[in-house]
Formats: sequence, structure tokens, C-alpha cells
Amino acid sequence: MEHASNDPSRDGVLVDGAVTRPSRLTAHDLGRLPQRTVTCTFRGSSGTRTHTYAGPLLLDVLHQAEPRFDPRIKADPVRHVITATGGDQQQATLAWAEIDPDFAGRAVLVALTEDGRPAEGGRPRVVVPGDKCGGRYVAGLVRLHLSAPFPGGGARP
Ligand SMILES: Nc1nc2c(c(=O)[nH]1)N[C@H]1C(S)=C(S)[C@@H](COP(=O)(O)O)O[C@H]1N2
Ligand SMILES: [Mo]
Repeated sequence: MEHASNDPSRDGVLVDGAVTRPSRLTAHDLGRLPQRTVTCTFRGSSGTRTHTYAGPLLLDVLHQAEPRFDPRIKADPVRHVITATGGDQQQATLAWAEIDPDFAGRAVLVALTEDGRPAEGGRPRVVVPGDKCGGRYVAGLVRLHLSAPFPGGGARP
């Protein structure tokens, strides 16, 4: 059973998985991280829309939970994915390398506002500048989970 930690009636976004400091971050907590603003266009449920979103970088949200990457595994970060889950259990994944500035370094946000107003339901929305379709714009965010989907990885001798 996906336990109560993922319960949308609970406040905050659970940040867990391969992290040293799992946490549950409220909008207030997220608002204390450095804020970024992006304007992006995507195909949503009612056609193509353009909005301005603001909130912390997904990278910073995960960094405050301290990703548990293993220095003995070659390029361990690029084996990892982030699964974003909405309160309705809608899910999407991003590769760690998409948000890591050493790789694609995209400005993916955990948006608190859309066009200056609180995001729908008062919960953050993942915003993925450059995605043409809205599928990864997970709304009503309740969880961000970091994981390496396959065991193993190339350990250095
Ligand atoms: N929580 C949640 N987020 C979601 C979805 C959903 O069903 N639930 N649908 C996704 C899909 S497939 C699209 S295209 C966009 C649609 O966004 P919009 O309804 O704001 O246009 O939201 C995405 N985020
Ligand atoms: Mo969609």
C-alpha cells in the first residue's frame, strides 16, 4: 500500500527516496528557497497555453534533501530519476541529468504561482520549460521521489 506519507490531505510535498534528509515541504518552506520565474508555452487540456510560473528550482528542492549519490559508482547521478506525483496519483518522471547544470540543466520549477496567483488547489505544480506537451506539468504535487530504477551501476575498482 502507498502509505499515508503520500496522502494528499496532508500538507506539503514529500521529498523522499535516495536522499539523506527526507522531508515534507510546505508552500512556506518552498517559498524560502531562491525563487525563479519562467514563462512557458505547452499543449494542455484546453489547447496551447502560455503562463508565467514562479517557485524554486526542482534542483534546489532536491538538494535541500541531500541526494544520496554513491561516489563509488561511476556517474551515479545520471542513473537517477525523479518521480513527481500529484494528489490524484498522476505521475511523471524526469531524469536527474535533465536538471543537473553539469548536463542539460533545464530550469524545471516546483511552481508556487501561475501568473501571480497561487497554483491550483494551493499546491505546487512541476513546470518543465521546453516540454511541448503538458504531461509532465504535474499539478497538485504531493511527492517528489528520487531513485535509481535499476540496481547496479559501474563501481570503480
Ligand atoms: N495532477 C495532475 N497533473 C497533471 C495531469 C493530471 O491528470 N493530474 N495531466 C497532465 C497532462 S497529460 C497535461 S496535458 C497537463 C494539462 O494541464 P492543464 O489542465 O493545466 O491544461 O497537466 C498535466 N498534469
Ligand atoms: Mo496531456
